Amino acid sequence: MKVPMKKEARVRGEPIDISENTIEEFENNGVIVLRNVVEEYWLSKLATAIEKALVWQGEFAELYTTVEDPGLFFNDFYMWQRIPEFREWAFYGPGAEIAHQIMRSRQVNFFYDQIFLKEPGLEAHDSGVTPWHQDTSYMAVDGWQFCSTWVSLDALPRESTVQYVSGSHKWKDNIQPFDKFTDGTEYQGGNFVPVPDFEAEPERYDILQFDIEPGDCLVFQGRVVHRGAGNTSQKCRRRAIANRWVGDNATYAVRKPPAEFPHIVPKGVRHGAPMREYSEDFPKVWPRD
Ligand SMILES: O=C(O)CCC(=O)C(=O)O
Repeated sequence: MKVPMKKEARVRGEPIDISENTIEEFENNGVIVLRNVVEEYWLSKLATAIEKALVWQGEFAELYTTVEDPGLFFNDFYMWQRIPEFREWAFYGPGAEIAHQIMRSRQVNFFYDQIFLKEPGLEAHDSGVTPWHQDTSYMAVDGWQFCSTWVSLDALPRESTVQYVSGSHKWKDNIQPFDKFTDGTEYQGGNFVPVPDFEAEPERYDILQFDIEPGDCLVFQGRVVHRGAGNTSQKCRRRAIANRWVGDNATYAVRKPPAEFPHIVPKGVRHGAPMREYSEDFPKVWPRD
């Protein structure tokens, strides 16, 4: 897909320059935090975009809380396809350049975007937590060059952000996916192992988590095991947006049982085909020519 250039849309901010040490840290741990790489222009665009997403929800949007629960946990996907601010963020924000450098990938294609909105009050409620998982168990992507960027519009203490099992992106096993809305039978027959009990053996695992300020960006590899904390605040929102990026060696994985993402499978997909072959569905965003 050729990215349509709107007149007002342009690349914002300084060029990104990620150091070799930071790239190596990402390669070793499966996650890094980049400080102050998202400028105010984008934060205010995304604040509007989140409000629009709540009104114009997508066909796959999910509410993890009921009307009786405290707080609210809302997830939505593919917002770039219907909300201009998300499209502009995906195509012209810093994410593509970050993904290009951190994955050491010549080209970057945009896979999809996702909202994790956790309103205050969820703290004492399990429904505010995104359980331990590995993105690749849900996603039709194989290959090392697959990562996500995750930004929050709100300042968050580490207890409210994402926790990562350092180095788990190098594990050979595929972690059993979880779906709150089903009994899990749709994943039967998949080549999965149960989620380890990280809390039971804390000395075995190095769990990384970071305080986050608006402007910071988490970047994590598609196989790293992670979970999203609930919102520990009774007052502040937790408005987070994740974008998924694929690079040169990422290939389309036709999984059995089928992967959840993408919900709409590109026409004529072949297992093992480079993701960049499907740029109608997963637009090329880097280089920006
Ligand atoms: O923010 C969260 O709760 C979880 C984020 C996450 O799991 C992801 O972006 O893959």
